[in-house]
Amino acid sequence: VRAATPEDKFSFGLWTVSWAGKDQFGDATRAALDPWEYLGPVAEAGASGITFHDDDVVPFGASDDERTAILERFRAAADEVGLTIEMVTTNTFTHPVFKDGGFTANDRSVRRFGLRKVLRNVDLAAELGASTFVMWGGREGTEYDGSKDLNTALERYAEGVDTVAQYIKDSGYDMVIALEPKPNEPRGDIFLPTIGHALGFIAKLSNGDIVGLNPETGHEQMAGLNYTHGLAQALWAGKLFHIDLNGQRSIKYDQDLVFGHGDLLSAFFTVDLIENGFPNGGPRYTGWKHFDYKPSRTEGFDGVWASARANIETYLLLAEKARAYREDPRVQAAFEAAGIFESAQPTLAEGESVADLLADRSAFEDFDADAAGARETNYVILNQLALEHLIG
Ligand code: GLT
Ligand code: MN
Ligand code: MN
Ligand code: MN
Repeated sequence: VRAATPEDKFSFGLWTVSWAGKDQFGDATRAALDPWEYLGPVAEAGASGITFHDDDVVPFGASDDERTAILERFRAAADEVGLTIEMVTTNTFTHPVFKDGGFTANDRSVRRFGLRKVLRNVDLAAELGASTFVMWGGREGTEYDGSKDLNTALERYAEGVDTVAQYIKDSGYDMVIALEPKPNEPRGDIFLPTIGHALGFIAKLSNGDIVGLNPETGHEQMAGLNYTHGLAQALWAGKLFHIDLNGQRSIKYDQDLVFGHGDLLSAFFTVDLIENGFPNGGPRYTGWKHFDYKPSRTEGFDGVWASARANIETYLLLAEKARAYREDPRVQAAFEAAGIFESAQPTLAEGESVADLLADRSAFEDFDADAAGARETNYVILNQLALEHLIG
């Protein structure tokens, strides 16, 4: 597979490669290095971007002087290896103060503290030149349905996001917010559990014009949903601002596997959409291809770097295969036979009114529904061609 280039716009969350393997049941299996020590190998793996939470780099509660010194060192190290800080996000989930959420905690003083932590991080993101500000509200949710007024919780969530968006606008920052849905874990039920919920939420915001989505492969799959369909709807809504690529095998805890190490056929169609767009044209995703995975805790540091490379290699392999798939004349013929191009034709003719439709006997009275019910779609042939390109 070819080498990655900056034009590929591959990036990693610092928290991915720096995860030391501590989980619910076991201690860390790897050492924790200083944040800047990860940057060289991340660049070598083929990334041109890096992202982080405030607390990934600066310990929670550090003094202002410490914070400045650490951030300067981190920024210099990123510059040195040519990594762009393309996105910054805020940790409103680790410290016990956020045990009931940051923006939706019942306790108002916690919400005010959470908002301040996020706003401070927006300033940092702008200073570092990040174009996207991700918000994953992992602790915004409940274990017990009665523990929150679900209506006011959503009101507070919207208030929080709108306040941050207003601050971005007032400060003149060239930055958008990307909400990251997840159905559960660490909370029993997280607010904005899926792409669809988040799109509905954004539509209610006052500053929704600069708020979009950062959908993660595994998070949609944890809800039993189709990631590629979710990306498509976010694109259609003009809201696909960022993506978190990884792997997940069915509905279970958040695995954060290497991209493609979960549902491979689904990963193929995700890459096909990103690289080749919709068959009939339409909105395209041109942003960063951000990997949010966890190197399995069975691995040492060799395994960390092998898994980082595996994300990029898998993506590039799938991109090659998706290109060959679309260029294959048999596939184009199968698209035609499957009616993919016909779907671009509006159902009503140009200028046709509902009255015209009602008067069209061929559309109903004389329509042979039984014959249409017996038509071939050729979808299986098409899917087998995709599989042939994928593993052939
Ligand atoms: C956390 C979460 C990820 C989010 C990160 C952004 S943090 O690791 O599991 O899916 O993208 O806050
Ligand atoms: Mn995840
Ligand atoms: Mn995660
Ligand atoms: Mn994520």
